[in-house]
Amino acid sequence: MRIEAIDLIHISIPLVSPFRISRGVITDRHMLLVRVHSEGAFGWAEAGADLLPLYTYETVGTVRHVIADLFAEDVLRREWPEQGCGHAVAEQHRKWPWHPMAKAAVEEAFWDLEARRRGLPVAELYAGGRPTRDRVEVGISLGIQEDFEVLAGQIDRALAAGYRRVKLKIARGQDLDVLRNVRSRFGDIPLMVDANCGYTSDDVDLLVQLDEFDLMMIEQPFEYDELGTHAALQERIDTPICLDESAKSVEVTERALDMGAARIINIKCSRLGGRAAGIAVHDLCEARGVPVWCGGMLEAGIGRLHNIAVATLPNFTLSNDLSASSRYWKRDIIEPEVELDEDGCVAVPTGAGIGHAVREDLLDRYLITRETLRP
Ligand code: OSB
Ligand code: MG
Repeated sequence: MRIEAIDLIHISIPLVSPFRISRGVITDRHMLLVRVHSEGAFGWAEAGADLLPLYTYETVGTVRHVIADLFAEDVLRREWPEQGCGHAVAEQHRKWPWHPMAKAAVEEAFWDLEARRRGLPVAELYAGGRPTRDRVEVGISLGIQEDFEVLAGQIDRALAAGYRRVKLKIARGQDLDVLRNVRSRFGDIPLMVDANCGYTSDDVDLLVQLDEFDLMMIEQPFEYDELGTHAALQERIDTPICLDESAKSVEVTERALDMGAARIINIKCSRLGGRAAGIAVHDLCEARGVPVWCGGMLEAGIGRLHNIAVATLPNFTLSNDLSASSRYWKRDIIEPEVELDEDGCVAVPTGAGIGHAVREDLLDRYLITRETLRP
């Protein structure tokens, strides 16, 4: 199978409300969509990177550059297997050590292409013969708010909508008081926090105090390369630490578990460099009895559907950051949109590929730039 063309489509969609994490705020989510074409079929992907490098170093600009100027040559030159092309492109990408979000986007497009050509849901390809589920449990991730009443309103609405757990973003100075207020107003709700690397080794004593709030987990308190500091905190608290930014490869995840730096892993295939790597981390954690869940990056519909598909694997036993489209967008780019059911779950599509149509008219409305790469 040959890839005849690659579309790179940069869009920007306004969020329904700004999303603040420890490092900055996101108001309009920029993203690069990737579509590969082969023999009348196509596959869609959404790169995880945003306009600014708030989460990791990658941006829409670096992803575009790396795909257009480095990866495209191999993608457009090689003959690809009709079955297992996702794994084949993951193998090809091993020659480049960095840029996981760029790799993940190209790979994801191949998985969707193969699934569509074979008439299978992409979840079935990700599962590789293992049992899957027909819906996945979801939680909501809420950004930092200056005003507690605004946050309380968001939590009220999330609980009423049926979200299975609430994740709060925290930062230095916006942590203990917020949690005290949330616990006193909302009681025993399933609650966790995410610091997005916002603390340093000087803050360990402060973070030990989080133990009293009965949190499901504390996600990524320290910088991504501070595995030792994570292990030192985990040693002092009962609350499990969950790694997000630090879990950048199968190898590093394994080392982190060996060191006692975490008891839960957030799987984001974009951060890990592809679906194959995400599945490998899932399998590693399953073998070691470490639960995982699927993280999110404010994805639009294409990335969200790929994430829902991967979250069907058996060791995704905790609620996932895979909220309904309406939690992020006035109108998502897929048809139908992703909706929450009465049990706080989202359905796994049964159609071929990612299973929902992409609204090309909306891509035009949200468009920043587009280009098509050919051999
Ligand atoms: O750390 O999980 C994160 C959004 C942007 C960047 C990083 C993160 C997030 C989220 C959003 O928490 C989760 C979602 O997509 O609902
Ligand atoms: Mg996180």
